[in-house]
This record gives sequence, structure tokens and C-alpha cells, in this order.
Amino acid sequence: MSAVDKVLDQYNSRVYKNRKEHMVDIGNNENDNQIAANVRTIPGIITQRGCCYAGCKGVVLGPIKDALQIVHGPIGCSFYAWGTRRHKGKKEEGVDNYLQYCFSTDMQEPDIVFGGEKKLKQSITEAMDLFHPSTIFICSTCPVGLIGDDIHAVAKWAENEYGIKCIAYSCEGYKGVSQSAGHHIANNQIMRYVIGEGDREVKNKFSVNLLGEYNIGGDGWETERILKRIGYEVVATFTGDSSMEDLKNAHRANLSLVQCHRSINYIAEMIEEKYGTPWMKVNFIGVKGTIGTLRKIAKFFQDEELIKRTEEVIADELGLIQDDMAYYKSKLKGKTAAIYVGGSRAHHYQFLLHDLGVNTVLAGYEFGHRDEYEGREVLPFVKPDADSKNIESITVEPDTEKYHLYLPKEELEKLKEEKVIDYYGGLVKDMPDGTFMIDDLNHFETEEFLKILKPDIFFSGIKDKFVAQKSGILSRQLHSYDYSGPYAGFRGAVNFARDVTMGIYTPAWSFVKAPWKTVPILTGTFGGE
Ligand code: CFM
Ligand code: HCA
Repeated sequence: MSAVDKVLDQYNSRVYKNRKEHMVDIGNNENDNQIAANVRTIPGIITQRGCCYAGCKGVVLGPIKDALQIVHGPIGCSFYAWGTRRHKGKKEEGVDNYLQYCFSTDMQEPDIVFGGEKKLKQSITEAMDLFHPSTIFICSTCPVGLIGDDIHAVAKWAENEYGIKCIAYSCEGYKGVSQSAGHHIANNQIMRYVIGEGDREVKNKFSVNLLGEYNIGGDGWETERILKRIGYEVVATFTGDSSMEDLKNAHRANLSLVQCHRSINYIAEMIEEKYGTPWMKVNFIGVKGTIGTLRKIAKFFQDEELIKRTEEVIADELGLIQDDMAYYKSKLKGKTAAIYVGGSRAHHYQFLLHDLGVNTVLAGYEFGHRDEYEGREVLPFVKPDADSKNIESITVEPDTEKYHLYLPKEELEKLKEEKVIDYYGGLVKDMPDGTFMIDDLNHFETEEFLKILKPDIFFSGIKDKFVAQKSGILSRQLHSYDYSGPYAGFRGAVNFARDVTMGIYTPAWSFVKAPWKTVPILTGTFGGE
């Protein structure tokens, strides 16, 4: 009996039928490794997913340092946005930095009953008086959508009243089925009101945007360090350690590099459509991943000097980490891992683990869509359901003035055919037969799969980490890196290898006995007969 069957067999028939479609025993199924994704979680099941507001305010907008971001909603929602996601930002001369603050309208019952727009205006006035920001974002949480406050009208009011930029995001938590809906809403507004407005000079023809890099634990800094060393100009990073001015100029780059496809593919495609800048899927996680990525970028620019410089930097960086990586590999070779996070990292980190001789036996996404699992070739076959239709999909036209191509059309077509640009292959192609791909893995399934597969390490988030550790399995958070990092690029790979080795060689795990195994946690009596 496969691990998937063992877990499914414990469900009643309705749950069984639903969850079966989200679990793939790779290579051993009648469905050609097809998976169900981006659909509602069964009510009552303890999912690890977050909400639309988390994806919009927390993930995509949060790292923009000089936009003062007001959460319009009850205070609880704001607590969750207060430094819990580890997007780092540096002080920059002439650029405001609100990253350490948390702004909320703190809606109370009367605001819910009589409407919260007045309070929102008052909060904007207060923020203007205290901080004088040039940009304000308004992000709404669940009750705002339910009572119908018009945050977009308030944003217009603020723009007229104060002469600032004010953008409203209707990212109520309940919209869509996960954080993913919030990424889309944030992408739409940034495309509409930010990108294309700048006219900063781009001096270097090897100019790139880094999309879907949020600088968690400093990953974006390590990536930019390597790119700059080779000779690229990074025009804008979306959105790690970014400023509004950076984002406004993104259309001027010659190529967009997409690290996290899930959270930013909408912007990547729209920039190409409107301004001609193509996008390329990259991966700066893992040594081989980084090297492959650097060669792919150089291939796009078709410049002998750049190709030579790329190889020089690769050789030099490798020389600096080789011994450390070999040492950690000798410690980790043959170990196994399970990875369950929100989106792209469950794919990316398999490359880094592979560098260290660690095989991934199970991987999954909280909110990846079918293309993150199976590749972009499935897009025409994905049926939009009521929840995804709920999220506005905007279209853009080529901008007659700002449209520019670095390579001629025929060259671009050729690169598209070769899948060098505009393509993402998905998780399943990099996982061997006999491993497992699980969508929206819930608490119950996590415990069951860990019991059956017994990986040496479980990469997870804050909600599932301690359940694993209390049952004696090491867990490292791949969202926050357990406050370590960076893990990207060459130097990051060594940090990661060190942290994982320290974890695995800590003897504590073999002594842990889950408290619920010795003392019953719930006691009671059955009623009735
Ligand atoms: Fe992309 Fe991210 Fe991720 Fe994501 Fe996230 Fe994140 Fe994540 Mo937490 S944008 S999909 S919505 S790589 S916050 S930086 S770690 S779930 S795997
Ligand atoms: C989010 C943010 C999160 C949560 C991490 C976790 C992050 O989706 O709301 O559950 O540990 O990376 O901070 O993914």
C-alpha cells in the first residue's frame, strides 16, 4: 500500500474523493501526475494556508519600504503584518523607510456598524501629520468588504487632499482560496499605478529586474551581489528592499528575472506585453541552480565578454565555498527531506538539498497552481472556477512610446521555443518516481506522512514546525529560515548547509517523546447511551 493510500484510507468517502486529487504518488498513478490545486480547502480541515490579505499586504506589498501601508481592519489582522515575515530592508539616503512600523485603523464595533471610511480618512490625516509620506497604501481586511467601505474613493480623496500617491487594495482575507488571490490583486494595482511612471536613466544594456524576490533573510542582497559582480544593473527588485522609485522604472530593464513565479507571474507577463521586456524563470537557490541560472541569463544577452565574465565569477565564487560544501555534503549525504511551504520554495530548495546529497521524498505547496506543479504547458487545460473568476484579471496593450526590445522578435521567438524565456517547468519534472507531491497538505496529513516516510528533516512553517519537532523530527522553517540566512546564491548555500547539519546532528531529536503519547491531552465522557 502506498503512503498516499495509507493516509487517504483514514478519511470518509467524501473527503477521500476530494483529497485524492491533491495527492500524487509520482510515476505510480493513472493520471499522468496531474494534480488538483488552487481550489477551496474542505471546511473543518486544519489547513496551513493563509488568506488573501496575507498574500497582498504581507507578501508582495510589505517589503516596499517607502510606502506607508495602512491596514484597514480590526487590530488582529495588523499584528500578523508586524514584522512576522522576514523581508529585510536597508536605510537608503532620501528614501523613507516604514518597514519597522505597523499602521492600522483598529476598526471597532461602531465602525463595522456605521461604516469605517471616516476612521480611515482620520488615519490617513494622522499618518500625514506624523510621517509626511509620499505614498500611502490602503489594504482592507475581511469586514471592510462585508460592510462595503469604498477604500478606492478614500484613496482618491487622499491624493487630492495631500498631493500624494495613494493606492487602495481590496484584498479582503476571504477573497480567493489562499494567499495567491492577494498576490494577483497586488500585482494588478502595481501594474496599473506604479510601473511605467519612472524615467530614471538605465546606463547598462545588461539591465534586469529581479521579480518574486522578497529579500527574506537577505536572499535578495546575495543575489544582487552576484549579478552586480558579473556586470548587470538591477533596475528593480519586486519587492525585496525596494522603493517606489525602483518599481516605477521596472519597464526600462531589458529582461525580467523571475525567482518566485507564483507570486509575480502576472506582473512578469504584463511588463512584457506592455513594454516588451521578456521574462526568464531563474533559481538562485542551490549552487548548481545558481550556476545554471547565471549561464542562462548570459545566453539571453548574447555577449561574449559577459559570458566570459560569468564563467570567471562562477569559478571564483565556487573556489570560495567548495571546501565548506564538500564538508557539509559528507555529513548530509543520503539523508532525506520533506518540504511543505507556500509556493515556489518547495521546488527551489530541492536543488540546494541535491547539492548536499539530500533527497526530497515529499514536497507540496499551500497555494501553488497547477502550473507550479506540472509546468506552464498545462495552463490551457486549467478550468477557472468561481473563486478564481472572482479575482480581476486585467489586460494591457503595448505602450507606443515605452515599448522596447533588446533582441529582435525572431530571436525572442527562438528563445521561447527553446523554453529559455517565458517558461516555467514545474515541480514534478524534478522529482523522481516514487516520491510524493501533495497540494494543501493539512495538519492531519502532515503527521501521517511524517510517521510513514520518516524524513530526517521536515522543512515547514511556524504552524507545522512544532508538531513535527514534538514527535522527534527536526524541522527548519523555510519561510523565515528560523531567523538565519541568507540561503540564496553561493554564500547562502553554505549558511543553509551549516544550519541543516547543526540541526540533524543535534542529538535532542532521538530523546523527544511527544507529550500526547504519554499523557492524554483531552479527557471526557461520551454522552447518550
Ligand atoms: Fe513565493 Fe515567497 Fe513562496 Fe510566496 Fe509565502 Fe514567502 Fe513562501 Mo512564506 S512569495 S510563494 S506567499 S517564495 S511568504 S517569500 S516563504 S509562503 S514558499
Ligand atoms: C504568509 C506569510 C508566511 C507565513 C509563514 C509561516 C511567511 O503566508 O502569510 O507560516 O511560517 O513566509 O511569513 O508564508
